[in-house]
Amino acid sequence: MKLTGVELRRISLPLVSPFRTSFGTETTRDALLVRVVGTEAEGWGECVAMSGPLYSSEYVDGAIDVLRRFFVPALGGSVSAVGVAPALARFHGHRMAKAALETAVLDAELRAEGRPLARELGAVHDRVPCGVSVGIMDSIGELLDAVGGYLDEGYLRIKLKIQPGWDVEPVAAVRERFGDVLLQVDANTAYAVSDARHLARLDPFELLLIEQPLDEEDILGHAELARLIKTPVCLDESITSARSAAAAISLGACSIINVKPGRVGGYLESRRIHDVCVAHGIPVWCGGMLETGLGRAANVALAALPGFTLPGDTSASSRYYRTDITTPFTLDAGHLPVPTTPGIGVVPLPDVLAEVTTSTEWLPL
Ligand code: OSB
Ligand code: MG
Repeated sequence: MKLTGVELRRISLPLVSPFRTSFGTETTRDALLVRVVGTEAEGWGECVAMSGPLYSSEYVDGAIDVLRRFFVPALGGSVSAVGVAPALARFHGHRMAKAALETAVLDAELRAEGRPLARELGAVHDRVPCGVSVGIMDSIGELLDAVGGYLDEGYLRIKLKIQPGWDVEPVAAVRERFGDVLLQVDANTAYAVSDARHLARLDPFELLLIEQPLDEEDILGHAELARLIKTPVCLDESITSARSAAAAISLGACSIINVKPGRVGGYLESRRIHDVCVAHGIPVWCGGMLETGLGRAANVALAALPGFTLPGDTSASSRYYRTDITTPFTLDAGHLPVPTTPGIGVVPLPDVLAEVTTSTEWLPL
């Protein structure tokens, strides 16, 4: 398709409650939306970079800069979705920025052709089971209230953020109060291999997995830890491509993988990771980055692929935002519906979008 230009739009959306992890506390989602305008259709992509380089090296201002100065000019006026990654391949890193641009082009292309993203990716389900990621709290009581509320809403799996000083105690408390609910933890790199004996104290709680206990580069450390604890090790931050997924699996660094399309450069690479994992018998699940309805729609499509056998961090709009920028995703018996209309299947609501926009920039092609 011929592209006439790309719009970069910054939005600021307050979260319904602060979200605390081992790398910081988010109170608002400052996100970047990418809109590509083509001759036959336009398309949207949400960049999952956060405002600071705390989860990964990427951050919103950096994504805007690299898109404006390098990625959009390199696209040229005519491109297909499968051509975006090759056109940007000589630029290192910045996968979240690449993913946002590729998703927008893919959305425009699929809309023009009347094809839904889920079908394009190979989805086999029309709804997906949903979990919820629960931040670090000031007290166990506060945590139990939050978890109880989410279970009442129907979430099928609970993920607790952990860090040294907030790990065994919250897990034990949730197990004691809520019995055999599907439960997992996410450390966002907060531990070292030398913490193996401490982390083995989580073994009796029969967690589904422990996500990214060690530094993102410490693949061999994860392999060693996986031999020392019973809880299955899942990688998030370390998995940046299908190649890194294959290496981590071969080295025994993980037995489960969290796929986040932004982290790996887009939905096409996410599907390749899915395929690698299915070939190795490694379960995958769809992670989240506090997306708005735009990113959520595409994540839900991905989560409907056959290898996504664990509930994802694909929560309802209300878990994040009082007012989402799309028609809200609502939970139905613990599931979200997979969009069925062309492209990612949703568009921003103009009034809400205008209200949360903090700046826009038009890049002609
Ligand atoms: O590590 O999975 C993570 C949110 C922001 C950055 C990193 C992570 C998360 C979450 C929330 O855990 C997932 C979600 O509900 O979007
Ligand atoms: Mg994680």
